[in-house]
Amino acid sequence: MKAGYSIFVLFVSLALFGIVEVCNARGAHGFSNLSYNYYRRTCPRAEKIVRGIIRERARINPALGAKLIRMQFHDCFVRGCDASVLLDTVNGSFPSEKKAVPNLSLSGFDVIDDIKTALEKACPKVVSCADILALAARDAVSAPFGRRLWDVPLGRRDGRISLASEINGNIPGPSANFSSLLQTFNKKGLDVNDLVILSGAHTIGVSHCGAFSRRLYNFTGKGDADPSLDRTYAIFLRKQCPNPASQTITVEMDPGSSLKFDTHYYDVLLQNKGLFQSDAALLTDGHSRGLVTTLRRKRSFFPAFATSMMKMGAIEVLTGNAGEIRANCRVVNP
Ligand code: HEM
Ligand SMILES: *[C@@H]1O[C@H](CO)[C@@H](O)[C@H](O)[C@H]1NC(C)=O
Ligand SMILES: *[C@@H]1O[C@H](CO)[C@@H](O)[C@H](O)[C@H]1NC(C)=O
Ligand SMILES: *[C@@H]1O[C@H](CO)[C@@H](O)[C@H](O)[C@H]1NC(C)=O
Ligand SMILES: *[C@@H]1O[C@H](CO)[C@@H](O)[C@H](O)[C@H]1NC(C)=O
Ligand SMILES: CC(=O)N[C@H]1CO[C@H](CO)[C@@H](O)[C@@H]1O
Repeated sequence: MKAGYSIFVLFVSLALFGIVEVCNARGAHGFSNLSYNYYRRTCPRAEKIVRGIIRERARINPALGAKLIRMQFHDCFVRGCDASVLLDTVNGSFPSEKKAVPNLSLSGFDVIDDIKTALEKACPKVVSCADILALAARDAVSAPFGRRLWDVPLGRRDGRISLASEINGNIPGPSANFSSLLQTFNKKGLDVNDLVILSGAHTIGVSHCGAFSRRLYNFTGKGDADPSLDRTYAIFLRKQCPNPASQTITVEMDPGSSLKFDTHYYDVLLQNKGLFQSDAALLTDGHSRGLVTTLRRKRSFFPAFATSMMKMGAIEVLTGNAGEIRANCRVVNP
């Protein structure tokens, strides 16, 4: 009797274990071939090392989360999440992604270098730059929360090509309308929900005047501002951007709350104070506008953002034997 019971328990345990394993695999493999604990055997301290460096750097620079999550977005939308955005130009005839105009203000490359240096010391040529960027962005945005805002399955490998010419058509511009935004996201396997949810990242960070000043000055050729922009806010922005083409002045995208990752972006948007035409465009479609209203609720936004970030982090990833593990995130291996 006793033996039978034990076997029964053992059987049930195994069955449960099997179900849990399958669920784990599904969770991680839902979008791609990435997996949790990818470096468990080859570099067990990898995630801890990234987290430690990011914690320190984020304490000194609370704007780091904005820098790194935008860098990951630019990485994933051009050639997939393959760290192509990190490569320096080798041949001036073929400038790398970093050199393209929308890169303007991409920064945080030095932080990625620091992490790579530490990881090369701990486990040489094991952890990809693409995985480092995905972890670093997550940890930097999560830093003020004391918990991880989204999961980052791992196993991305690094690409060997980076071309500024490929930014166009892949990274949407700030004056893009709704249909062209949606098209850009659809091309990456993301849908309208992802578009509205990921745009919520504009709740942190800043923009240079040049990205939106056309909305402030002579928008329709009659010396006016974009009529879809709140009038008082347009006056406020003109004061901040007296020189419309300024490459140096920056403006908070979520006024008064640009260091705080929250749902304020959607409140501001509904007050017609979205900074870019691409933000305002999210109100021009019925379904999208409805989502904006829903996402004002924290309980809706945070889990949705986590899911969309996991989708973004899995775009066209290189896995298995594809690509390589760079020794230096700025240059391909010899
Ligand atoms: C939907 C299409 C998008 C457009 C048109 C767009 C456009 C822009 C532009 C023009 C800037 C200002 C750059 C500058 O002048 O310094 C910016 C900043 C930023 N974007 Fe986006 N973006 C989009 C989507 C995203 C996504 C998907 C994310 C991340 C998930 C993101 C995160 C950020 C962040 C955090 C900043 C602030 C960066 C900083 O403070 O340095 N954006 N975006
Ligand atoms: C996973 O990897 C296999 C073999 O490397 C490949 O055939 C398959 O397309 C990949 N699946 C996804 C979703 O990337
Ligand atoms: C850059 O590429 C062009 C075109 O392939 C080639 O003619 C040139 O020699 C290259 N320059 C360097 C420095 O490699
Ligand atoms: C949206 O922008 C695209 C590209 O600039 C343009 O071809 C299209 O006509 C615009 N659509 C609308 C509805 O304005
Ligand atoms: C505004 O735009 C119109 C039409 O493009 C142009 O004729 C006019 O000179 C512009 N005004 C200013 C102040 O730039
Ligand atoms: C970080 C970086 O490489 N920024 C470059 C962005 O592109 C401009 C030219 O459009 C360069 O001057 C910057 O150096």
